Amino acid sequence: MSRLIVVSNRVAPIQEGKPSAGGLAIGVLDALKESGGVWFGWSGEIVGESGAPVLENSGKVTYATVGLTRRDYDQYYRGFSNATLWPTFHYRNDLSRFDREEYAGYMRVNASLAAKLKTLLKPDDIIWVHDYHMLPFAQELRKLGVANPIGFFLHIPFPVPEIMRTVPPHEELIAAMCQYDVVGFQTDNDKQSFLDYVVRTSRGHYNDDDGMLQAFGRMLKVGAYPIGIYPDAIAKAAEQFGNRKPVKTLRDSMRGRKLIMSVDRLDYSKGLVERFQAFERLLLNAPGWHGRVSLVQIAPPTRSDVQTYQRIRQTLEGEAGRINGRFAQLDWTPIQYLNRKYERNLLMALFRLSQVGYVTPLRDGMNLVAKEYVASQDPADPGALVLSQFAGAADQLPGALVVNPFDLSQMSEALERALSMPLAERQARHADMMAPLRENNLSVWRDSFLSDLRSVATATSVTEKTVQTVKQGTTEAKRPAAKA
Ligand code: GDG
Repeated sequence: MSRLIVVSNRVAPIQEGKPSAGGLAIGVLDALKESGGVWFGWSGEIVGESGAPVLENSGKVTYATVGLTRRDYDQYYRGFSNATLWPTFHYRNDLSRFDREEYAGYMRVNASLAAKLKTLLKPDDIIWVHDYHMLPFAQELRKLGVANPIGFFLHIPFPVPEIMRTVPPHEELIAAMCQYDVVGFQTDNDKQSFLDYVVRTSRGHYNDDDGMLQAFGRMLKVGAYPIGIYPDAIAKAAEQFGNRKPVKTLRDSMRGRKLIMSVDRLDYSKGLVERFQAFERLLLNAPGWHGRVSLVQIAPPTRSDVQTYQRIRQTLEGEAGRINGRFAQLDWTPIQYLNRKYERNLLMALFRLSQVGYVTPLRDGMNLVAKEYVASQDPADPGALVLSQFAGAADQLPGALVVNPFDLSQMSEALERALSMPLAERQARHADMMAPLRENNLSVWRDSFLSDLRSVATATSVTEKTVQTVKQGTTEAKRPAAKA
């Protein structure tokens, strides 16, 4: 089997066997261990000068990391990736800014990372690139003559064409994405938005039967590969960690009160302000719940050097304080807002302790928390899930109470319904959700993407021709269709 090369902005800070390692990292790592390969990306360090990749071997896997200079970090990561692409792809073009220098930095870093990766590549490697930081990565590899099959998976939403067009170099970015051999999205909606752009704006041609897109002189496979979790491993962890001290402390402090649980990175896309306000509305409209329910929101800060993230943090602190000030009693705080990171398995145990999972992003590629919440439940007495219709996960969790996160009244009604849901209904809804979670687990996501990428690898006669044409700067290359 050919080696797998995984490329992502950050190389998962994985210490093998460590229980806090994220599910996604474990899933990707399993594939690397099986076929042998390299995980390449930024080390997370800011350096004076970015040098050759630092290699660290662990069995059949090599971790290859590089540092970024302050200028690269500011322009590529903090700038174009997180102040332009992230907000725009989450439909917040009102929060997005465009700066030519930052865009140039984004392209420069992609080119420089591609050149560094090239030194590690073998001719039959297959390359799997992750996320919005790396949209032009394949194009940069192609310019260097790399003919290997390269796949790309976008973890976040892909916006409709009208929103995409607000990013000034939109066409360049889409043309660059078409240099991959497989482009994967979380949902059919995201895939459709991408196709709408390419087919309408750039006169691409898409064949629904085999998922092949012809555009910008290229043939590529475009698909939806919804990311999953390992539900049974999560269920086990949630049960086992139920006796840990922080879980016991929370259980004791609840004294029979119901618990609504939310966990998100502190990000404006996650809908935290609206979520707090809908909870406030529940307390206003249903005073019977005063003293009988608490909302625990865990929100570890991320990207705190990006201005929009500083603002959302301030707003949220203000809202939590205002709502608590308005309703709290001497022995009851309605919202417990915790701005810190917890151990992963502990989170699963906290999910299991709660009666309601409250997951209401304004826009989210998938949202693994929603899936983890369901998997963590005790099937004999499961909690109910209130879930935003704008999370990719809503397509796959038929037993959730699906809400529009912009409709505070609807959210507060759903909370009340979830808090009062009879046991039989909770059990039936939970079973309805566990079945698809098991069927479409993390291995299925990874294997279906990699199987499409490997089938491109078997149709190799194509690649050299394409590289030639990209090098010559034409858009005329025609590739025979890879098998779907
Ligand atoms: C992106 C896309 C897509 C959260 N707090 C803590 C903690 N977490 C874990 C959760 C979950 C993960 O982080 C967050 O994943 P999400 O999917 O919810 O959201 P993003 O971080 O925005 O991820 C998203 C995902 O990529 C995968 O493709 O689903 O749409 O935006 O696993 O449990 N983990 C620990 N401590 C915390 O305090 N250990």
